[in-house]
Amino acid sequence: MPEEALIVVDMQRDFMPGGALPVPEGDKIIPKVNEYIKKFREKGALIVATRDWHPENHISFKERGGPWPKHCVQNTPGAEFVVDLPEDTIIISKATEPDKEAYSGFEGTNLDKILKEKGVKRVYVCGVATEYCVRATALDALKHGFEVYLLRDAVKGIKPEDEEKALKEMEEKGIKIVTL
Ligand code: VGL
Ligand code: ZN
Repeated sequence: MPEEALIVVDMQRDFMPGGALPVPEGDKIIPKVNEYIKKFREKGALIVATRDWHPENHISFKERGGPWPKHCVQNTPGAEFVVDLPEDTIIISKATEPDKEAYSGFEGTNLDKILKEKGVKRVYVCGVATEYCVRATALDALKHGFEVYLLRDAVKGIKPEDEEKALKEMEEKGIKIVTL
């Protein structure tokens, strides 16, 4: 049973430069994330990839009064992954219902159950955006009783000052900020 899981958060086209909701320099972490995927795969860890997977009329979109431009609509090119995922990657789709927002990969999904069934104790988190979905996913992992590591060189935030704040908060709450 794998004791460890790598959780790759929302590495999707719309969050990259040129996409609908770009994380500045989000593409710069792609090689690092791919490296971590390979490394964790080689040591037998479970690979999980979360994806923002919104319906056309999602509540978080500006046309519905939400904060974000339309992004990561289900089955569109903008929702596609931009990293190399092994075939047996566990894909977790979130915020899939029109009226519910979810930043965390644990919210409204069976991620906790899957990890526990597989015997996972420690999770390593990378991806985008640090202060939104990465933060929410890492903090939820902690709440669900996992030991949580954040891969500092494989995350990217939307705003540097918000990213810093989120990193500090995560550290204070017991998440270990590391580079491997
Ligand atoms: C995200 C804003 C809206 C994220 C998702 O993946 O961090 N941010 N939807
Ligand atoms: Zn979203």
